[in-house]
Amino acid sequence: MNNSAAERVVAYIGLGSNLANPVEQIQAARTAISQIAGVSELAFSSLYQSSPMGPQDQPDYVNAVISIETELPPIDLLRCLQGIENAQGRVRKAERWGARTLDLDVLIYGDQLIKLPDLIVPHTGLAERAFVLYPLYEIAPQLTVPGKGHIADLLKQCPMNELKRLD
Ligand code: A4P
Ligand code: MG
Repeated sequence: MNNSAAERVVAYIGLGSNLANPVEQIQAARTAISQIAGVSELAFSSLYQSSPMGPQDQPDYVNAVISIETELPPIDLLRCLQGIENAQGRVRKAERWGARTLDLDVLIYGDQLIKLPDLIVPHTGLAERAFVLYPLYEIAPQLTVPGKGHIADLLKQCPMNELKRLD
């Protein structure tokens, strides 16, 4: 499908940080995302703390999810998010799932299933990650995740475990 300039799509972005004051990193990223030309914020979840998925010798993460309305094509949105990651001091290292100041993932883009070399949507692992599903459910309890099912059903399969909602 062609994205005409006027077409606006609802997208969900996952935010994560575990370095250099994660709460401030997430708040700064929220502001930066809502200032992207062609993007407006719809809702922003609570912040959640969780132990790291992947290497354990790194600090706990703070995660959140934002919903936006956007006229940007998905790959342009990804490039803008990567620019925000870089501006907030993201350093990409060889280690998989290592610590980072900021990670921004395109979780969902409308009802689209995207499989490009640089962009897979819905985001890989979304349905198994409590730190994504719980904040997503908080702001979109009626959501159907394209290709995966209703958010409430996904949540039932994913225990909250040590995920903690921050006040
Ligand atoms: N890419 C493909 N699809 C997407 C998408 N939907 N959104 C590509 C964003 N990027 C996407 O990403 C690697 C490549 O994925 C990019 O070049 C992009 O084109 P990256 O941000 O450079 O590296 P990464 O984030 O370390 O890679 P990866 O494998 O995507 O990691 P995840 O899945 O993002 O997981 N534990 C807790 N508790 N909380 C977390 O938030 N996050 C991670 C990272 C590990 N452990 C965590 C958390
Ligand atoms: Mg990522």
